[in-house]
Amino acid sequence: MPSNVTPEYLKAEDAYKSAKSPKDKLVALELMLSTIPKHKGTEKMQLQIKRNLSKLKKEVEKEKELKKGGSGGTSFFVRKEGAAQVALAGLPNSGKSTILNKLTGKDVDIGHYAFTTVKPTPAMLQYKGIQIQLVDMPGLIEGVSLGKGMGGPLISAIRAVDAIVILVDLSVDPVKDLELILKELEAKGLRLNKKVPNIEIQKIPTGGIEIIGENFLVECNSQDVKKILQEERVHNAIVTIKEPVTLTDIFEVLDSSLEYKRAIIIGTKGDLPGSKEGLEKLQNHVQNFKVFPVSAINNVNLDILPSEIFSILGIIRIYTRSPGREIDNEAMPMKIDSTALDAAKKVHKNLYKNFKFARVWGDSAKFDGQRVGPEHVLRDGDIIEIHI
Ligand SMILES: Nc1nc2c(ncn2[C@@H]2O[C@H](COP(=O)(O)OP(=O)(O)OP(=O)(O)O)[C@@H](O)[C@H]2O)c(=O)[nH]1
Ligand SMILES: [Mg+2]
Repeated sequence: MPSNVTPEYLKAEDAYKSAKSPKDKLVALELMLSTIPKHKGTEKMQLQIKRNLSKLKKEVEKEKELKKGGSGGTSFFVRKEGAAQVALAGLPNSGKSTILNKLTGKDVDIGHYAFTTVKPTPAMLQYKGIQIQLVDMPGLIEGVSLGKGMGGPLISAIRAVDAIVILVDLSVDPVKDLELILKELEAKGLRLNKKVPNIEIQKIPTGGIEIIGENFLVECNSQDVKKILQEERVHNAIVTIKEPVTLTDIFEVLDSSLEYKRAIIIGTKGDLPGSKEGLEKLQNHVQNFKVFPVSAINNVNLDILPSEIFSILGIIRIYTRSPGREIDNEAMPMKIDSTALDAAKKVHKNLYKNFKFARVWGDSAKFDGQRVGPEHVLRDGDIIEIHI
């Protein structure tokens, strides 16, 4: 054990050792994680705490499910509609419902007090021929990942969406609020605007663990990696590492409960005193997020939000037309990098089975009506005519 841990840490560790219930253990471990000095010398200890935490959380959750008897309890499930489902998440009173109403024309309750919204409320945002389902979430509070406030159901609802819009009130302390939101979501396995570490773990029947690209390991060696894998009951595997990775990255790749999602931040109430300073502080603080300051009551900057929300969805809009007919008005949402054949498949299985070629107009075409094969990659806004 490194000698430079703090008395707070040691106290938390004692509490962990003497804790009886999983919940008390969880609280003590959280405290250990927050009080352990963050430097290279403690990286392995930090990792071990995180691993214990994640195991314990699963245990606690299972216990809760069992107590519920598999039924009853609150469910915040919202059926997906449209091209994608996007959560509006933030602290109580941050202006989520006001933004929902402004963007969709819906009329949900707005109040100057916390918890006006008590269950996820969906509404459709129309954007250039497609529909995006926005879900106004109840306010998120400190401790939600441990079951406080709307707890589990709220986090499950947020985990289920395709992308997240975080709202923070610029006039109070947006950096503090943002950090609280990220901490709570991270604790429940959400990773926002982070990419999955580029590590491939291919399980094999025998032969032990082979590591290709060992030179990419940062502050750890292949023995450490093998140990982690074995603890996770992976005894035979080929691990291919293609970029610099830490032990934490390996741990994340092994954790199948993690959800990686794209997100943007809306800074709300830009008309209130203190919001200018708040915005500056926020912009200096964030690295991986785009921040859009708005004032909903003065209708400032709201018009840019639909395209920015669209841009984090990883989808493109494709317009189809039957040969010799008009272009279909309604766009067909497709995953980014979809091909002409993918489009055919989505329209009708007959078009897919008998696909001969397609004609394409738009950004992916070298010229209007270019004749393309099945592998041709489409771009947002393309028009496609499929020939069989
Ligand atoms: N000055 C100002 N006030 C705003 C703005 N947007 C929202 N508000 C006010 O902030 C308060 C909270 O707004 P809501 O939209 O209900 O906030 P919420 O995040 O949905 O709140 P909960 O449902 O309780 O979590 C209300 O009094 C709104 O009128 C804004 O742009 N400027
Ligand atoms: Mg609300």
